[in-house]
Amino acid sequence: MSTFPMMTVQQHILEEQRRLRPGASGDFSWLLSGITLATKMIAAQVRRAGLVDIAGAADEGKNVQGEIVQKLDVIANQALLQCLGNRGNVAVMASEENAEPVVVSRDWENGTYVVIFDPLDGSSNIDVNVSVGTIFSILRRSPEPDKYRTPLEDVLQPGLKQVAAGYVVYGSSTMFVYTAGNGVNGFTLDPAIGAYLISHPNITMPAHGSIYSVNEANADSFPEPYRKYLAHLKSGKAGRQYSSRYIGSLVADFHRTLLKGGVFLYPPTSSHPKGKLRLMYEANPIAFLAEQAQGVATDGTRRILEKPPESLHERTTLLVGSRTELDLLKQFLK
Ligand code: AHM
Ligand code: MG
Repeated sequence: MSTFPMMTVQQHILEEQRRLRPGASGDFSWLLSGITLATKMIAAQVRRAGLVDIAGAADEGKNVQGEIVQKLDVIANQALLQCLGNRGNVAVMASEENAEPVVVSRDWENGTYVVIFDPLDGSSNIDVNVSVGTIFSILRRSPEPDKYRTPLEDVLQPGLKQVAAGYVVYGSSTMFVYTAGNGVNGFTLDPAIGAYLISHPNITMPAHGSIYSVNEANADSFPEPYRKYLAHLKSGKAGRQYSSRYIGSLVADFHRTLLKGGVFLYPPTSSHPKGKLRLMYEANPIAFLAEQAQGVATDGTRRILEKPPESLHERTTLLVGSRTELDLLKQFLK
């Protein structure tokens, strides 16, 4: 019989709190359980994604029963807004799907948390049955009432202020990976009982890997140092033979990088001169996880987590992965 303890994500969060913050109110674990609930609802819809066509989209946006067929990213967004909006301690939410931050009016005065998310990252992969994900970032509002008091000010805090971050990857299994600033832990959804069970405790990113992950179709428009770096990795001069893997879902590409090591890059391109990925709900949570797992995340000039955000949907270059690959990249970018 396995000696591996059977622990749900809820138990894990509560035990961590008991161990690290004995006086904690339990508010934070209540908030996180809103996220796990929403992601189970999303997982159930993602699993059925291919069946939408069997139900048949008769009219534009409607299935054969005349029901409105909603896009999965809209469904995912609603699930998160609903599950987090009734926790009582979330004052503001911000999502890739909403132009402006969403205020929870009932909890605006007393809510202590801000949650930012990309409800369904990589959603263009849904049509071809490839992994997608949900990414989230949790911030605390300033206790000073005059600071961070417009919803946007509440949201626009640098990544270093995150109190927790994580993602769910809807892959061949559904996994929840999170950090609350004390390492990274991974849980796998057991569909038979509807619970996330710990499967990857204390994840550490290998100090080096043998995979690079980048959309190489854009390589001609990468700044020269990136092209030279990639050529160097391919030449074998970096001391190992590299392979390339690119899924096109950040969550899935990062998940592999987290477990196997190596490097994921989304450099500036001619169509996205600042990089394509979003600072607040893609790069920041990924960077927090990477650093908590002993990896590195930078935009080429500074730590992602130190970037002062200017707008909710701003983009950034994202270079994330193992120390060895990122140290080498730094040499090329000098
Ligand atoms: P999305 O949030 O609209 O799905 O876009 C973000 C996705 C990331 O998941 C992925 O890393 C990237 O876009 C892929 O971009 P590209 O197709 O340019 O390689
Ligand atoms: Mg996205």
